[in-house]
Amino acid sequence: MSFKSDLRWSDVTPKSLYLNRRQIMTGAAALSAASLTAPAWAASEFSTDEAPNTFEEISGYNNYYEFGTSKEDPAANAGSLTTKPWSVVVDGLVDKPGTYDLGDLLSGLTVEERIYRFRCVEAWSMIIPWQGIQLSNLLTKLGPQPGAKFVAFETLVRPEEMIGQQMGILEWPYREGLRMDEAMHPLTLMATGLYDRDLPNQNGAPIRLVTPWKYGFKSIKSIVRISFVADMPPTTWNMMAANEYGFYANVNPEVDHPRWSQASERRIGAGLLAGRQDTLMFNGYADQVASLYSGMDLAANY
Ligand SMILES: Nc1nc2c(c(=O)[nH]1)N[C@H]1C(S)=C(S)[C@@H](COP(=O)(O)O)O[C@H]1N2
Ligand SMILES: [Mo]
Repeated sequence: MSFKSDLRWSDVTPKSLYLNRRQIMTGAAALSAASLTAPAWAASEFSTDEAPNTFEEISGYNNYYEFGTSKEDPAANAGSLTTKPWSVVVDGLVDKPGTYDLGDLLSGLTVEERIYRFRCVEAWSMIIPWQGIQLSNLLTKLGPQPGAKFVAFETLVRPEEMIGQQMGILEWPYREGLRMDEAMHPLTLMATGLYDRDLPNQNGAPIRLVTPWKYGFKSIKSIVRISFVADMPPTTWNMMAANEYGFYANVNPEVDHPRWSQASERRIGAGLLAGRQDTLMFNGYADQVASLYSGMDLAANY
């Protein structure tokens, strides 16, 4: 796994956007480096230096069952989703509960740019340049109470705009959750954009979770509720098939899915000649996250 501190967003940003950003940055930098509210210019130590997938790949090959079950369905069907206005309910064991307009929820928080590896439980992977808010900053702003041991998330339920919800594919709303230390880990992102654009609807606009060391199904899309809870919350794929999808869902090449191996993966866009590549422990983020699970049996807590 290689992280690079000198990788610049310009390396992955389409040139027109890059030039535009650079003009903005020149102006802002002239004022004061400390006054920047725009996304951090250089990607941080959190970013991988692997070549990102194209915008077309990232927004054209999706899992978002609210819009259908095939990989092409979300791109074809998610255009119908209204993402403005957008409100998020914050409830449970938290100091500042309420129903927040998305802009108010995120106001004052820094937007970061991070290039993350993304590994689906179906054994395909991508490299995605996200923009987003570090979840820890949002949770801290909301004020978790000591009894809050987990954070639970829910996706929008709006069958008139989400054609997959007119069918009983899953039990809606889609639900996910993290243990508090996972939620507070600096790698955990609430993504609001990719490639310097707003998130495409099919990728979970206007706000979705990204936990790069976990299988993709943890990265819940189009979030409308954040609950601070004492107990491990129910999660969609675990409710569906508990023996196949655990709560933790940490990428682990040594623990196979009951129906297929997790030892290798197919990089979307790599072409047939490239072949499969080895899957890395914690998806390559072991140095950062392995300590969260010390003493835990990762075969039992899959
Ligand atoms: N609400 C919701 N979130 C979801 C899903 C879904 O079906 N509904 N699919 C998950 C799965 S299985 C994956 S692999 C990722 C895919 O994210 P992407 O389409 O942005 O690559 O979204 C996750 N988040
Ligand atoms: Mo997935």
